[in-house]
Amino acid sequence: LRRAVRHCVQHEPLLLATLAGVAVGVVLGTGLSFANLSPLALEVIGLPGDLLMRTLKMLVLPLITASVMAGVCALRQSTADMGKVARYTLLYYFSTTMGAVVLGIVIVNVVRPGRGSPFDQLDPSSGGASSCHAANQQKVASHTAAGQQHSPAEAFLGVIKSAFPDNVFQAAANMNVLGIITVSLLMGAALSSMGPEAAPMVALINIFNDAIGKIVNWVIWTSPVGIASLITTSICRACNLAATLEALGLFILAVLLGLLLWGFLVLPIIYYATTRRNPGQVYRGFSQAMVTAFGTDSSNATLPITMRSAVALGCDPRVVQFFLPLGTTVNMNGTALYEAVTVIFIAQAHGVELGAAGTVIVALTATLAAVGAAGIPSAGLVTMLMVLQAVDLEQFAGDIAIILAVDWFLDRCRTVVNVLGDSFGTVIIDHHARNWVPAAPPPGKPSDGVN
Ligand code: DAS
Repeated sequence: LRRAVRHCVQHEPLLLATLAGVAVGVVLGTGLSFANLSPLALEVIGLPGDLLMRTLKMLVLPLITASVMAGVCALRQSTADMGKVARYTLLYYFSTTMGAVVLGIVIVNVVRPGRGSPFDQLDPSSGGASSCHAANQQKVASHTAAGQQHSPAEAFLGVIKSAFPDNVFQAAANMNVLGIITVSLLMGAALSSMGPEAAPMVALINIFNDAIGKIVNWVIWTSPVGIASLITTSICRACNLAATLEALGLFILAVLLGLLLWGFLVLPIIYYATTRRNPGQVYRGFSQAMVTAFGTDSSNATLPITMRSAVALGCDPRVVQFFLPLGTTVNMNGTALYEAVTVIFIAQAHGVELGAAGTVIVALTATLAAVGAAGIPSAGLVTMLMVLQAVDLEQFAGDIAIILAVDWFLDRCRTVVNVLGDSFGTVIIDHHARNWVPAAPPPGKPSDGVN
């Protein structure tokens, strides 16, 4: 441990500072949670964290737009086998997301956290919980109402349609990342097909991309303070933690077990099986991104750092620019596992046996819900409504309000696994793309994109 700390102090001061930020957030949050702070006091404490999230989110759209266009141009100009990169990319996304769902289903059926009807102890209508849960009930009720028309088929169609926005500016304003990626892919392909006349525009895009990278470098040095602030306010805002942890303890255990197995056993096995390389390099190379994912509980907000880590690890910037923005949006292993576990947990808690058919429907709709979830805090909890509807459990949507009380922690854990899934995927695709994509131009050329 002493050697690791010395290494961090010498080579990874930012990682050490960010980990310290997490620790300060947990201690401060736990201490202040007994102080019943006023909403204004919480706003003030949460301000550094709010500003960090806003700044990172502000960078996401320009970064995705410039990176995807630059990545497509660079790959196409190097006569890369784009089709092969795209096919392997989609195969990785779908197989790992489905794999995570299957692991989650196995674990929740082995652990059976739903026995003993845990929700009765905390149901606000039974008076067994603070007004905090009732406030969460309101939040879920609004999502439920909004989600009424979303059957799985409609949700799938919704994801497809969101990928083809009819108004680019509206897509940007609504943070429709999938739509922005589509527009950027098309623009990048068009520019790269125009040959030398488009060179000035491509050069401009690369310069813009580098400028975004510079801003990311500045912003991440503020992340330790921002992450401490985010974690402090999340703990302070959590509902009567003790009672909730007691009632949902087995559920939390099942989720954490699934995320740990997927993120730290299955993914490294997939990585070694496909590259014959030491997975430890990936954990070390993406450690800053993993801690930022835990601190911000947002894959989107972490994307600038995930991309920076991938290039620093030696991945071809052209593959990083193509793979990571898309992966962050559609490849969410942690979310998919979480949605499957939670829906089956809710069924167990109410004595509903889903059977084989119901379990298959959960597997398919949890995968779809994860693809449709945005890389923002608690997105996976919202899209879960669709999975509940798919297996006729929407009458228990109110249970999500109780789960919301611990979602500030579980969301951070699944976001780390989402980022890990994207990180391993980037290095795997990059490893194989070296056979399909001729060597990148020498360093210092404008196309090194994210620095
Ligand atoms: N917080 C989401 C993310 O950023 C994951 C989720 O809500 O499930 O990946």
